[in-house]
Amino acid sequence: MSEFFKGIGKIPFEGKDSKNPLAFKHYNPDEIVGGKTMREQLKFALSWWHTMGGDGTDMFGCGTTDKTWGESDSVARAKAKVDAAFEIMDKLSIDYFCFHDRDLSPEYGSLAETNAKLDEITDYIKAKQAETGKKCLWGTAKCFDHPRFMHGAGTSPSADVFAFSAAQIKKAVEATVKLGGNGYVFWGGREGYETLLNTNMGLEQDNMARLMKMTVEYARSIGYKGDFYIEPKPKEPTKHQYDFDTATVLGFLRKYGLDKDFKMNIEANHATLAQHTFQHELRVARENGVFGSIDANQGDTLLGWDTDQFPTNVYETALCMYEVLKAGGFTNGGLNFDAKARRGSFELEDIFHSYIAGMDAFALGLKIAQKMIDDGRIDKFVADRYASWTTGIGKDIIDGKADMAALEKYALEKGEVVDSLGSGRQEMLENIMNDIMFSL
Ligand code: XLS
Ligand code: CA
Ligand code: CA
Repeated sequence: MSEFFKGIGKIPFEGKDSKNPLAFKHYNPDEIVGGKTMREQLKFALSWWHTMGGDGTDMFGCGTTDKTWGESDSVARAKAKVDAAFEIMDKLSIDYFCFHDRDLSPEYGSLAETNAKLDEITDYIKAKQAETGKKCLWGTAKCFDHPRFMHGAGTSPSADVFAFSAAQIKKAVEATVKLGGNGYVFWGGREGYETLLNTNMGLEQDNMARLMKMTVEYARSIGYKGDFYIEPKPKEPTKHQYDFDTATVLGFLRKYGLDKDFKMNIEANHATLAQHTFQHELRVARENGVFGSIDANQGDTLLGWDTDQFPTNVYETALCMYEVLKAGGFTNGGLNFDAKARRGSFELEDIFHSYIAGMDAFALGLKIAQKMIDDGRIDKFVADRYASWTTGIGKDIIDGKADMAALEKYALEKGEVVDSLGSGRQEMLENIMNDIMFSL
């Protein structure tokens, strides 16, 4: 088997004083942070679609990077992709990968042939996993690419398309189970609408829930023990995606009784498209017990679309890892780099620079998040701010001992309460955050 990235060896950890661009400055897989190794805390994953398939094509032009992996035949190319992916994971010390069914193996003439060819590739991957110990973080079905999905998959007005989608998802679940994945993602590619003038929203959402329920039942019946995730995104490709944000998805899951099986796969760029911070989406998931996994990337604040850039903003990675640590760390989830090098970063070496940048940014984020917790000033400020709920009338309210009449009596006796309010001290806290970040 040939080496695809000649001249690039295993990326070493060289520490913060290193100037070697092909070395980690902060990601030291075996270093303990917060009681676990960085490798365990961060659980990095390679995204098969961007890294192995994305060639830089955009609306204005063709690809700039050759991602054919030296093969023109489809099956040979799919296998070469596997070899190249395992070489990347090995050289970057990445333990996991994530995939869409069609990233592994494309569509052929019929669903039967497509499935048979997918089996051949998953056999090939399984053998490589046995040799290397690399793991599948999650799988998903690409039910948004082919023209048959132009009006949606689970939310298509066509029952035939719904049936086709179910068949495709069944196979993608089987592939995920076969590769040992503990996550299965629903990202609603075209599950939304362009105009309500042609849309039966109620039926579409009921049908999506039907498809998800069937998937859970089937997956459990073949022994799948992992989590199901929904990945919220507010828009793109459709004008309105049903899985707008975490709060919207929570309402959907609870309405249809799916909240026991589904958690969130939160993507940074999708959070900002929904006009939320990344931390907000993570906090909503954590507070509601549905934090699952993360698609690690970042958007561009000046652009209104899903740029899927590699994450380098350490302020954001720190606040992200703070939420992850507060959630007790990852269980089945991890940090999947759903990110691509810019179109102009077209050399294969840029794959390595991109991942090193993202992994170092998250390693720094993890260290800072642990420092925020150890430092304790921010957590203490928040605890003190809510201290009135731990005694007196606050405790009575929480204990269910105060009714409206009792609160009225209390307020009448107390009089004006504005004097009891403390400052929110936002600027002081932001400065504490900077102090923690830059006194590392
Ligand atoms: C697209 C999504 C997609 C999902 C998997 O914006 O991020 O890549 O993560 O289908
Ligand atoms: Ca994603
Ligand atoms: Ca995205």
